[in-house]
Amino acid sequence: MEESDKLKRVVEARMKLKARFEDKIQSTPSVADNKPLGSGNPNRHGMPVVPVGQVLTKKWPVLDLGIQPEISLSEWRLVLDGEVEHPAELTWDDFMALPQTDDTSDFHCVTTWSKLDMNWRGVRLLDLAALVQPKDNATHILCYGYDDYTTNVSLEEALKPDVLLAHTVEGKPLPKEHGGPVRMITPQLYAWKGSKWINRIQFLPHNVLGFWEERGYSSTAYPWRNDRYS
Ligand SMILES: Nc1nc2c(c(=O)[nH]1)N[C@H]1C(S)=C(S)[C@@H](COP(=O)(O)O)O[C@H]1N2
Ligand SMILES: [Mo]
Repeated sequence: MEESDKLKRVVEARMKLKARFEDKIQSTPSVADNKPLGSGNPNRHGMPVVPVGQVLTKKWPVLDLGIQPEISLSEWRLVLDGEVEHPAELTWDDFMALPQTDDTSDFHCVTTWSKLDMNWRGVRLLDLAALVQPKDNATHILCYGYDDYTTNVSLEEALKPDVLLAHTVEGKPLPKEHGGPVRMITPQLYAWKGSKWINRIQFLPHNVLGFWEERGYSSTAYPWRNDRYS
């Protein structure tokens, strides 16, 4: 396919996805709740900057399953499959050739620490979805890490503009212990929804539980509803 045709297809698909999910996104709790639980001034999406039960930290703790996989850029792959029109397997160069987004957002860990104003660079999940085009029946994604971690996210959360597959933090390559070369971030959900060392995003016609969700963590993970466990 011609490069310009491909870009046109992606832009069209992005607009179509936006139209299809915009109402759902606008009615998610982190945008629409009128009695959110938390304290402080409104953040970027209108919620109290500190969600209920969270404590601010300047440090950046590391949480993992005891494995920190080492993946070189030449062996790194991102598989996009499941309920999509155009399944894909991206190399590092393919990934870096996609539109790049810079964003500042907050990070809320379910273990009660929050780190504010983190500066990220990466590819929007929305742009990855536009590339592969979720079928009409797709409702969720299941993300897989190179450490065999999994976590589920609904599409109305995953397609928010601040959900990135990030390769750079504070202007530097994402360190391995924080999920480098690439991790997902979900600033409007608890941070376990963002897989470190991400290597597969599977689009699904229904909700499927991930590693922590199978062990009693919430499927939805809304910080301003104290939605930690199910
Ligand atoms: N692949 C993978 N992703 C993961 C985890 C993990 O163990 N493996 N832990 C999750 C949890 S519980 C949190 S709070 C954040 C922590 O990210 P950090 O270690 O960069 O602070 O990553 C999430 N993503
Ligand atoms: Mo966590």
